[in-house]
Amino acid sequence: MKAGKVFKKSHASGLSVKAPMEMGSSSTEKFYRIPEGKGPHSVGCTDLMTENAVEGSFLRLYYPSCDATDNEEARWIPDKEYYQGLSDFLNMYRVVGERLFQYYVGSVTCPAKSNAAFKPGEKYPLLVFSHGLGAFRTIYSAICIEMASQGFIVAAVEHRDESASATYYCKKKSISEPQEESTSNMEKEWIYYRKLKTGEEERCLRHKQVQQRAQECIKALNLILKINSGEEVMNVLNSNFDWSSVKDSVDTSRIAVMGHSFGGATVIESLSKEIRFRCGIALDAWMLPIGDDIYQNSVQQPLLFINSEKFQWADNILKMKKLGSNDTNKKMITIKGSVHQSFPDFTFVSGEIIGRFFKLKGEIDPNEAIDISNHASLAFLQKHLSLKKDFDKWDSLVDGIGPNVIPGTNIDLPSVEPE
Ligand code: VQ7
Repeated sequence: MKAGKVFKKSHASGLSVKAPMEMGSSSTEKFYRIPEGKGPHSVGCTDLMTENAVEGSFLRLYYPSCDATDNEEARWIPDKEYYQGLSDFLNMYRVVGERLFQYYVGSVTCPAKSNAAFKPGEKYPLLVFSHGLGAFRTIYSAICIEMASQGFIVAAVEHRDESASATYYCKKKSISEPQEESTSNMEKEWIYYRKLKTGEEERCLRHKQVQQRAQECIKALNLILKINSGEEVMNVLNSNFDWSSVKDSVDTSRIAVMGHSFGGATVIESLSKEIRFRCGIALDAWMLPIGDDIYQNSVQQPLLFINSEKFQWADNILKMKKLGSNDTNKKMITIKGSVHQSFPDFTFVSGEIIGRFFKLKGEIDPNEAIDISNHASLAFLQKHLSLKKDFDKWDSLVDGIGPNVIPGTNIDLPSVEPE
């Protein structure tokens, strides 16, 4: 935010447009903001990319940070290429989409201080987060920031399986390209969302992608553990974050995985491949990418499904149940009045009209929906990671008890005929 000014958000258009106005007269200032973490810790965030190749890792780390800091809030969508990718994904012309996104959300920040000092002195549990189809690492910040404010280190992975709207890796410029001495010898190689080819079977593509996604989650886990053990990692992105301050701060026996939609499928695939993930949380999981092998008892860890009211259908729910309906560690709840997009941040930065029209908001207040999801998640994590916190005050939500939540699903399921 520019010095001496605050930005007022206009309600007229729906998305959160920020018009410059004088300091102190903004009555709507907080209205269209991504909510701040409500836990006891301040939150910082930083980006980490390893290797100059697609095989490396790319993630945004959210973490408990030292309180007093001059650091600015992090940019929510940090490059214009993400607007182009979102435009492709949403079937908009790039020139139009880029301008609209730039105008409406170009100056949005998320309530985490960019590169703020890491708060030492505790061992924090680790949560790896996987985004949905057409999304990317920065747009689930309301969830990731809440978890970090409650004492988690959160590694939000950006997937390079061509399911993100856009992502990139940094590659060395070829020698043939003319270079000024002062400029970097690196360039961003952008990877955009790949649409299905005509005649291509979706299940086949998504199954291949979910396997890559799980490997990327495991790679991110290994990377954070490497940093925790004091090994130096080479961040190809420029930042002044002191990675050595994270040494010995990860509680290596308390690791979980969480994700939305395609990210929910990634949670299931990751649990089946990596036992160090002690439990998982799948937000409105999309089960199409999951292969048949997974249903043969390959997910042993506790798993919480948090569903929206409006997205699910019988076949998808039956697949979730097939993972262990007799297993008391597999839980399912549904948030009343919520929609598929109640989990990513766009639900907070859009106004009523656009939000409802594009199904970014349901009938429930977005803050209430995300609170239910976060509180149920925290209670579940406390139970299955054996945390010594007070998140058990939200235990009833995990059983689907409370305002705006129901146990199981709102979807009518076909009754199974007894044999
Ligand atoms: O993993 C998924 N899946 C599989 N993630 C999704 C949606 C999704 N689908 C489920 C199967 S389906 O019904 O066949 C197709 C949809 O959403 C993640 C996601 C994508 C975005 F493009 C997002 C986002 F926040 C999350 O950004 C959006 C931005 C806008 C905006 F124009 F307002 F800015 C809108 Cl209208 C929608 C999404």
